[in-house]
Amino acid sequence: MFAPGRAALLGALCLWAAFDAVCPLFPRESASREVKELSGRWDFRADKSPDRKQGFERAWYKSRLAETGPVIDMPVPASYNDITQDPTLRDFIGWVWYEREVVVPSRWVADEGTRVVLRVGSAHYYSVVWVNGVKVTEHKGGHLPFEAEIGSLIRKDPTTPCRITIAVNNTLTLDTLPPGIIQHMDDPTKYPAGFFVQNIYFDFFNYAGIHRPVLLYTTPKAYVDDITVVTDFLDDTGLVKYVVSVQGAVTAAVKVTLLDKDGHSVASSNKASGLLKVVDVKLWWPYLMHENHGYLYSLEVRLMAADDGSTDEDVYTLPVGIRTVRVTSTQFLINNKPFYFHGVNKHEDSDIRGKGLDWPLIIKDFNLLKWLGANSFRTSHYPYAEEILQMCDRHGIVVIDECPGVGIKDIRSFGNASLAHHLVVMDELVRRDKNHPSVVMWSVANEPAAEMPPAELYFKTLIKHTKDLDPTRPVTYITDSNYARDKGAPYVDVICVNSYFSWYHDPGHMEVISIQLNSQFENWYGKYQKPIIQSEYGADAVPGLHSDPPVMFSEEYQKMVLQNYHDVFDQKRKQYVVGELIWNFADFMTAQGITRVVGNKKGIFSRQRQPKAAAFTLRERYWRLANETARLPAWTKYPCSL
Ligand code: GCB
Repeated sequence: MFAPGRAALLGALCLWAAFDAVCPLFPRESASREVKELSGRWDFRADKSPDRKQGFERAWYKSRLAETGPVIDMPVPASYNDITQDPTLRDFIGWVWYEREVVVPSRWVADEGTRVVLRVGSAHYYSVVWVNGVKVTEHKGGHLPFEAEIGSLIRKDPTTPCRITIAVNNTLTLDTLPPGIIQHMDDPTKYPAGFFVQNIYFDFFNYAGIHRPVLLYTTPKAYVDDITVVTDFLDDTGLVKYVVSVQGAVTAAVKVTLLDKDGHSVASSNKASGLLKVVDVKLWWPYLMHENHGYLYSLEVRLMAADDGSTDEDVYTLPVGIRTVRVTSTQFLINNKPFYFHGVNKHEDSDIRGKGLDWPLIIKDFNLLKWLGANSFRTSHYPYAEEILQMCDRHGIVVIDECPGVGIKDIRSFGNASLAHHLVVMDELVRRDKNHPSVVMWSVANEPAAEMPPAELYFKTLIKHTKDLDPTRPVTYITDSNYARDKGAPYVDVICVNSYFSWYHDPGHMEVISIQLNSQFENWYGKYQKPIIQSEYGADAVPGLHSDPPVMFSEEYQKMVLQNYHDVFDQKRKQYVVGELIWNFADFMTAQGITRVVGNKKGIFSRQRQPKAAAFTLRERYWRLANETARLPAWTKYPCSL
């Protein structure tokens, strides 16, 4: 699977031992932990040999990458595709190699009691990692972190620098998530020798590389490995149920303290698991639902472990928002109050860096979300960076957290290997994101071929597994299929429907929207009696293209499509429609094709984050909805200068 050269490398990879590469806690500095970011310039080499196997055959990880052949500069984090002028790198499929030498603080090396962990925030899609030529981990899947303890390796020879080599392969196959197929074209009258393409079934550019920060962090030998919190409240008392998991010590004393925003202790315990009670609780509320939105407490976990005469102390502080989520047959409730999603779908996507994490972009996007009056987004179509979810927690932006199950269209992608991988991805996702108050629902897939016969068992298993992992949040998948043929809907808690009336269906005819959207809602609700979110709707608009009367691709057409949808939402939200998420927040890059003019243009902002006419329409609407449904102080009422 991993090399386009007919799966030659797969056998080799499967023989390698499985590593425990899951890392639940986001690395944070504390009195006992240090973090060293490795963002910046790395050496880079794409393996352009015909079957992409040269790097493994010649063991590029054994020496400095520059000694194996020509290397170029590559930023981390970033997709590599748009960084150079080389067209073959933009569309490259196969293994690329990254390398960086790091000077490790000598006290980390000297102190045998310090765990040194190498962590990759995400790399697309399959990664193998070596330190000083020794393999330390491998990971299947983009969008999620993985890590390895490397202390013993760097202690082997403290005089050599720590050389980190990461090989990343973006090849997608029938059992990756998202799935894809490599197609070889062997007709010499039509294609050059060795020609192949990566077929994909999703509508965004298959950006690749190391997308999120790589870092080293330390913990003591005995350390806090994981924390799980589940919150509730009774009248004015907040309830924080917690479990701390410890590694590296047979016996350890744990002290947990919950601190408010001012650093005052509001509850504490000396047990590794238990229930904290918070008097006069300040609940975590979504943005625009309450004047004090996004309130976070801090759960400080202190671990003391005595072993062989030495004492380890580890400290980890987790932000905690106290809130509840519940679904009835007609409502989505946060803190027992009806919540209406007025938000967006996003992508991790921007000029030059592709899907690479970029703080200026993240903060710009949050400013735009707040300007727009959006209270929520869906992480279409894969898990976003933890840094983004932390911003959601802080700002009260509610999240539907989606796994990379996008484009499951081929019946072979419903097989056992695919399901097994999908279950592992859900394990990793839930373990990573379970403590974010902003995350209120899991989405296990986007627009799978849910009418196919194997879909029922597949989704029944997947959704049950997800609920077993996290019984506190509803689970959904996003559908575009016909309500009568959909096989997974009986198992979801909320129906999420994508539709593009007057665009993909009856293009140019906005007069169909109200009838067809009404039927859509009535049919789904009539069959399942579950709350419904319009999880996508929209129209492409080329920024600056105007037409009156409106025609497709003009800003006016986009705006009017939205208005037609809104009329129906306004009737149905009084009944069982609990949300509307525009497709899309911003224009984004896609594969080249005859239906996309340099990307998908359904953004209400351009890719450079400038508003189209529809952004102002949506802004008026979202602020109106917020003012209708929430108890806002005067200064937050629209129009305002947030
Ligand atoms: C959809 C997909 C999304 C596409 C969008 C479109 O239904 O979920 O990934 O980008 O339609 O614009 O076609």
